Amino acid sequence: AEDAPRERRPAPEDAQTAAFRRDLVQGLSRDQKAVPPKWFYDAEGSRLFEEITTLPEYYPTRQETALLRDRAAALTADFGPDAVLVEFGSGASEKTRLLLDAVPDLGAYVPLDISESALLDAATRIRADYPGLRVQPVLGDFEHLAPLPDDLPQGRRIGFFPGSTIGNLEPDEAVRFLASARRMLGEGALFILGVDLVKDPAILVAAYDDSQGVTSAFNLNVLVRANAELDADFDLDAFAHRAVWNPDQSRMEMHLQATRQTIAHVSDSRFNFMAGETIHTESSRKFTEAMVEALATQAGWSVAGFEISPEPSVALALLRG
Ligand code: AVJ
Repeated sequence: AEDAPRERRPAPEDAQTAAFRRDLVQGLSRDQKAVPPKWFYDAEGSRLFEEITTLPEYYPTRQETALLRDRAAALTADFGPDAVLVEFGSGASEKTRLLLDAVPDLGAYVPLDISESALLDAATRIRADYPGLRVQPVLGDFEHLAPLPDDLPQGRRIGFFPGSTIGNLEPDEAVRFLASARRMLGEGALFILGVDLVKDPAILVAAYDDSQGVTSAFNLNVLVRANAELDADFDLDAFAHRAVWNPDQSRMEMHLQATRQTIAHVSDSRFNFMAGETIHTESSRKFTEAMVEALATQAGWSVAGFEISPEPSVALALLRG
């Protein structure tokens, strides 16, 4: 009897790895090669992002933290008893503390993040520092929002989406996200939305191309991760970090630019990069108050407050459902 042909069967892939593989192969098959920014955030990527937030050039975290501290009382005035705070892309949950400090009778905190390590570490630290608080982490990305667990306290739901992470979404995706968050949070919800504002391009470019090269390492980490997790073979020396201001789309863009012709394999696909060709890895949209107003309104929210920091300016919008 003949043996069936022997296939090399790779270990079954978890759903996240399979989704990363699919997004990367699809993204590199486009005319403008691209990979969605959510794939930056493995454990190392989340660590590098936290390091970015401490850089002198990266003003958004500093400015937003100070603004939150200044305005926490106004932003939380209508939370009411037993409120449930749902944070999208919670990362290290550092800014959250400013809200938790302002609302001692919060019913529950629900952090949602795509990085399991960041999510669980943050939950552990928050539980340690807020012993009476119910903390219910949810692993996932904010493009596929699952309904909230149904045994949460019954107070008002408040969405919290700081850091201008909404700027990573295309305009139509941002509207869809805010609309589905509104459905998820239900009747009477509030939403605290952090956005970075349009400003001098030199300040923007410096924030995304720091002198210590941390943002460069963060950007390149997506290829490091593809090599490690997907068995891809990107030549890391052949790609360089680029940060460019795109005035037509009002966004900072990060790219990985091939410094010479190079080839990479992912799964059964072979990708050729011409010298100078780029992979678009992130867009960070920069807003005006009018842009935030339009975005919120299209998603069914109304803007109840808009707090602006000193320069370099960022803003916190308070939305009502
Ligand atoms: C976490 C998405 C808000 O867009 O500024 C930092 C990520 N990229 N430096 C941003 C990031 C490059 C950051 N967000």
